Amino acid sequence: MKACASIAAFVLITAGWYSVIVSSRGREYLVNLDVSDTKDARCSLPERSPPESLLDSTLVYLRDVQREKSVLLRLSEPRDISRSHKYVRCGTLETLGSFTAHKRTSNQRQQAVREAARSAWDAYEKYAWGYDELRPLSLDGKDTFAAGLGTTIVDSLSTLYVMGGLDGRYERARNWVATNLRFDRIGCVIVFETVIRILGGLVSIYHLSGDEMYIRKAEELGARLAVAFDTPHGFPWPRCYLNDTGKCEHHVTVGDSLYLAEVGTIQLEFRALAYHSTHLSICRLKSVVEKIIAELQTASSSSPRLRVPYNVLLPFALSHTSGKFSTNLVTLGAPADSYFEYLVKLWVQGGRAEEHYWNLIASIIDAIGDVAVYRSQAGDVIVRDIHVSTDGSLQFTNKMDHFACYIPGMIILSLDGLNATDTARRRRWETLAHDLTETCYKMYSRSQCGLSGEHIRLGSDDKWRVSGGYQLRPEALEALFYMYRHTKDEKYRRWAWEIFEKIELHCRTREGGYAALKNVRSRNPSQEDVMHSFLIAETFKYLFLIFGDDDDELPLSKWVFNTEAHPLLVIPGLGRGETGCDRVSCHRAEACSRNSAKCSDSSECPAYQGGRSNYDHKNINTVSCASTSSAECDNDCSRIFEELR
Ligand code: DMJ
Repeated sequence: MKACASIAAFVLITAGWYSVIVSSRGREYLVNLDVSDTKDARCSLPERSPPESLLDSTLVYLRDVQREKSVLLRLSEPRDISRSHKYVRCGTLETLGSFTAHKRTSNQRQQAVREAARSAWDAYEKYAWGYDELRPLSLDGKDTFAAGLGTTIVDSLSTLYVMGGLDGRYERARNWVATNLRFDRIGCVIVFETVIRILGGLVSIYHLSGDEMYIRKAEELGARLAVAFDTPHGFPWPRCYLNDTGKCEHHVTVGDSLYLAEVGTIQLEFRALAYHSTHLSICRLKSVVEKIIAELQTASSSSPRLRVPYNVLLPFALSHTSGKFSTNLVTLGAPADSYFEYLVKLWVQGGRAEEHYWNLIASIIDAIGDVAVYRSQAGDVIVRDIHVSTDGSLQFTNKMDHFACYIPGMIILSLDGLNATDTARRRRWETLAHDLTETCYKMYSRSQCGLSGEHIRLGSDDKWRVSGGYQLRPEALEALFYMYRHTKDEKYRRWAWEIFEKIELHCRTREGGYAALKNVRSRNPSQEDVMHSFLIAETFKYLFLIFGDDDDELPLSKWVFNTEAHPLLVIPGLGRGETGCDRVSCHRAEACSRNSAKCSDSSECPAYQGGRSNYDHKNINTVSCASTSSAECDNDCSRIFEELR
């Protein structure tokens, strides 16, 4: 069994008494908490106080009532919890992060972005409420993914919250989730999209708001998605039914192929969920999704390989049946993109402790600089596709996707892992991030309408050709966001503003929705009848944050954005392998040894939640006790230790 973590306290909040709301197990309690001594915090238990067991080794969200601030704290190592004392000793406090939404801003550019998000949301709410996405020209809704998922609602939650709630719109979205989001009725979904948009959206809004309803919904979704991992090589099925059939399928058109992005872009979300959950089936998913990263490295040995050290650039597709790579094409764009992005984000998420992730991404950045980058005679810098022959020789296609504009952000996040003395490498990486950001900006500034298409190609004459329309995508703005945060160079904000103005000009419809563009090679491009949910989730969020005055607004030291721009807390415990089940088992181990393994009541048996959990429908093993009787609780206690051993 894992040792109970001893927690180093690092506190963002100032010392003193706080009136806080402790959310625990679906209920909220007002507690006074003294955080002056983070190693030995004191709580007073006012009248409507939680039972003492709620203050056990658990993760609680403390919302500072006076200061309207949410702080996710961890209370651990409880001692002397007893009502006979005026104050109880709550244990050690660890601040994971906090967020305060600013309801108003005098910043005009932020105000304009907020207005755009409000308009897009209102059009969705008026014409497409409950559907996945708005059709901004037909003025109706479409279930792009699955009926009942309400993707735009869930995907927008974190943006609405970060923008201050937009006068009741966040509450309406929250109510929809609380009342209507039921996974037992939902048919076939794309696992990757559901993880990044829905699961990521739910865990993120829990981290931002501390509202437990979201983490319970996320747990249910996570438990239903667990069927996807019932596969020989651990690579998830691409499509599964969320309802009780628990059926999974291959993609409709590509046989048993799996894409690199869809197997390598689910880790942040499941890890965060496992940290909060005490359900074994969910806690286990943490190592299941982490193992995929290791499996991918093994699988690469079976495909035509790039020479060491470049073999970290994995091909974009593999066979679900054999678990081996099924193509020799390497691309940093779709459908491989966010696998690379998640390697560094995993390192950040776990408190920058899991070095194997950083080592991988560092080799990848070097390999991109060495073999994937192409510099044209005119000075354009792109990342190109690489075809690897069986004899190891390489051929290139000078094509770059707009998708690949996540790369500058990935590089900026990786810089923190470099040694102070590694100045040459730092300079190389920074230059690469800058050059690619400039290319991403040029994808907009060089197109006739000022917005980017899906890809650019450089012909043998090095001339730049654009294809595809503008799909309201965020990646270039994401690059500008990271570059601005890193350099504070106003140029990046100017570029972002130019792009925003063009979105307003060409994409905004008369009714206030936003439409994608069919092509970008015209000053007056025609609109397409789709408003992707990532417009509000990502494009408007990155724009809003770029123009923010407050450096502490979602600092990159404390938050990591998933690939759908949902901010998740950096959780050092994850780097130490911790899950919610470990916390429960630690507490139970303490309780059992203190009381000669007699879990005589529910306060000594924190996993006990009043009977079987909701997730038994698919025989998913949970840690719930079935009965309060001492003997059964005792057995359960030992069983849990065994399972976690
Ligand atoms: C989003 O859903 C995510 O950013 C994903 O990683 C890639 N595609 C879209 C945005 O372009």
